[in-house]
Parts: sequence; C-alpha cells; structure tokens
Amino acid sequence: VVVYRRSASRLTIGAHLFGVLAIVLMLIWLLHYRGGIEYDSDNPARVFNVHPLLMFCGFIFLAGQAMMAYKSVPAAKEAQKAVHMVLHLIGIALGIVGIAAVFKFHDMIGAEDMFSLHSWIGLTTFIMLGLQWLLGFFTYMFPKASLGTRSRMMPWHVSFGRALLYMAVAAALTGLMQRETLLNLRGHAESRLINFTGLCILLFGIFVDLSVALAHHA
Ligand code: ASC
Repeated sequence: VVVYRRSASRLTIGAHLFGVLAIVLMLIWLLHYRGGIEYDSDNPARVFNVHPLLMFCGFIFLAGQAMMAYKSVPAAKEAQKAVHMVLHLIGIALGIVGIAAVFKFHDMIGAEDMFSLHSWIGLTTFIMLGLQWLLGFFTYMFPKASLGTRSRMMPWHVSFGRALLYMAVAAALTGLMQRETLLNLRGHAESRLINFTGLCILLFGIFVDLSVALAHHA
C-alpha cells in the first residue's frame, strides 16, 4: 500500500509537469503564431483560438486535476471529493464556452459544423462526460445512493472516467492534426510546436491515468 501511494504521487508530479508544459506550448502557439485569443472578435482566427485553449487548458487539464484530487489535495476525504466534483464542473463550464467558440467560428466563416472525426469524438466525449458527472453527482453527492450501490458503481465510475480521459486526449490530438493539415503547416517550426503540444497532452493523459490506476479506492 505504501509503495503504491508513493509511486502514485510521483505519477501526479509527472502529470502536473506535462500538463503545465502543454498549456505553455499551446499559449505560445496561439499567441505567437496564431494571432491571439478573443471570443468577441471580428477576426475568426482569434475566435477559433478560444476553442483549443478552453478544451485543453480548461476542460482536459481540469478534468485531469479533478481525477487526481484524491492524490494531490492534502485534505480530508470529503473535501477531496468536493474538489473532484467542483473541478469537473468548472472544466465542463469552460468546455461549453470552448465548444460555443468553434460553432461561432464556423458561423463566421460559413463552414459546416460536425463534419470531422475530431468533432464526432470530441462531442461524444463531452456529452458522455456530462452524463458521467450527473450520474456521479446523484450517486455520490446528492441525494446519494446506498452504500452497497455506491461501492458497486465505483469501479464503473473510475473505469469509465479513465476511458473518457483517453477519449478527450484522442479528440485533442485529432484536433491538432486537423489544424496542422488545414493550415498547411507541414515542415514549419509551428508544426513541430504543435506536435510537442500534442505529445505533452498525451503524456498528461497517461500520467493522470496511471496515477488513478495505481491508487486504491475506498
Ligand atoms: C461515496 C464515497 C466513496 C464511495 C464509497 C463506496 O459516496 O465518497 O468513496 O461512496 O463509500 O464505494
């Protein structure tokens, strides 16, 4: 048990490292190469840039932090649980704004919505995560299922959450690839910056997942 606890907390450090690195690389990408980030802009590119920012830095990063809350928040179990729930809720709220931004962008440039594999994976993930949050809230917070039901559902809650994290990573990586292709960035320095951002997002997901996998659940 002690060995697991230790390796799991080292894993959260790896997750924080790659998560923060992905945020920094993405900010360099959007601010330095892509003209900045602004929801209420007449420039469609600046509106679009809200989308990757909020989907990774908001939604995925905060979901990962929520998943690790039981490892990384030095507080009583009930407080960790509240942090877990609230971080997911903030992530979902930012995700809604991030998705709204890309629909607004499509509207501005007259493009169709929901045509790409990225959009299919992404929206499916987002909807299923919303349902997972609701189910988790009703089961574990309010009104709360019986102890037997809660403990029978826990492996499903944890396993499905881990699958959703990898789905979100798949959405992020297909989104980055799509952007590289659409902008014709093959061979440019910007393309390498995007690739490194994607690798950091993948490693963030792997470290978060391992920290949950090697934890022990009540
Ligand atoms: C909860 C909670 C848990 C589980 C456990 C049953 O509400 O905080 O850790 O249910 O008590 O698996």
